[in-house]
Amino acid sequence: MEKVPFRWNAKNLTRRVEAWVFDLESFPKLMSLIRELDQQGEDWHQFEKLIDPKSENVLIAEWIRSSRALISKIKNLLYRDTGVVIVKCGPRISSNQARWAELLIGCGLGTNNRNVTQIPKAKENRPLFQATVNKDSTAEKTYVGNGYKRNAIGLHVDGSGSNGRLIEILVMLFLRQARFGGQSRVANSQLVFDNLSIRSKRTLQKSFPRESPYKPGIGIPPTSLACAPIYKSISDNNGDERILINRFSYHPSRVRNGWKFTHTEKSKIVAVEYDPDQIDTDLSQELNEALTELDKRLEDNACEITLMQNDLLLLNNQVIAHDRVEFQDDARAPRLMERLWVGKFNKEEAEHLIGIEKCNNCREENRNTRSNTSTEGFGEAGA
Ligand SMILES: O=C(O)CCC(=O)C(=O)O
Ligand SMILES: [Fe+2]
Repeated sequence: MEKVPFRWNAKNLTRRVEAWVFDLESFPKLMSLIRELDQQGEDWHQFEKLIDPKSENVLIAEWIRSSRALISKIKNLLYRDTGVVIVKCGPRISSNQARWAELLIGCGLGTNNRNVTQIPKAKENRPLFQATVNKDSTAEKTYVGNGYKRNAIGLHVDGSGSNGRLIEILVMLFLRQARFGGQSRVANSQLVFDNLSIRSKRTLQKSFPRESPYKPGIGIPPTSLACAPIYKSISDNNGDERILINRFSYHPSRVRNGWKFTHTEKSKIVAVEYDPDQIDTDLSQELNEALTELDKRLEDNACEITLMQNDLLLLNNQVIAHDRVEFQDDARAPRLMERLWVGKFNKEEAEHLIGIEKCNNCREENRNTRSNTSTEGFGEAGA
């Protein structure tokens, strides 16, 4: 039997909130464990050590045994149904207790695949990382993210510009909301795909170079950019059931910048910051039309979600795009979100599944279609 999940639109997702929005109180075991860990003075920064089977922590071992039903309910929603789950931890628990909830649910879902060594300034091995507009609130500036660099992002999935990392599930914990704005948005990339023109479908299934999230801007050889399709159809076996999805890997400015860094004369490169009203269109016509249609359909499909303090938003990062609206902060208490990336694949598996290719293909294509554009000055041109 073949099943095609994730067919919601914003309206019917909202009508079914009772199926995918939970209160922490409905998970009493998790609640009491969080309290106990906190009372015992355990440090959530040490989480990776605590979940190691060699760790003596009986509470965590017991959690891993007893959380199966809860975790399989969440997994079922994320992989087979909505792709979106909210767990509301409520304002009565502390930030650290909410972090425990995020980490405990996260470890049931898979492995924390944040490789801190890829962030040049990361010094400590911290299991959660922050994204905030305040430069100094990120653990002495060691943890950075899009959310801190840009006010407008655009509907995207995380990790789309990384080579060799597949983020299956994204968990975001909202510890402090902005003074104004900052609501989250989610959009179902599968429904969007179904409604795209045949031309755009074809274009978006080709390979695209992406700006590196770790070395944004010019200065890295285009051949080392991650290069992968925006939509890649896959079928996932689950017992008798086959799940068909078009795996989605997209970030509006990373894809546009990747294309520019690979295809434009070096002297003309200006990185694209996402601005929904003024997005740069200096791309090939085919690509420009497909990306414009994609952005528009994602926007039309977006569902805005108002999250409260200590809410956890869990997303299937392979199919559900997310974004947040612009916000204004209170400088004394800036917006604070801490996120967790979950995925079980190693580098080689991830590259295969995402469809990472050598960027030379894009360069060849460019040479054939835009022969008047010089590609000299990229170091590895033609390699
Ligand atoms: O700030 C947020 O709520 C989301 C930020 C985000 O999606 C990102 O930085 O990738
Ligand atoms: Fe994101």
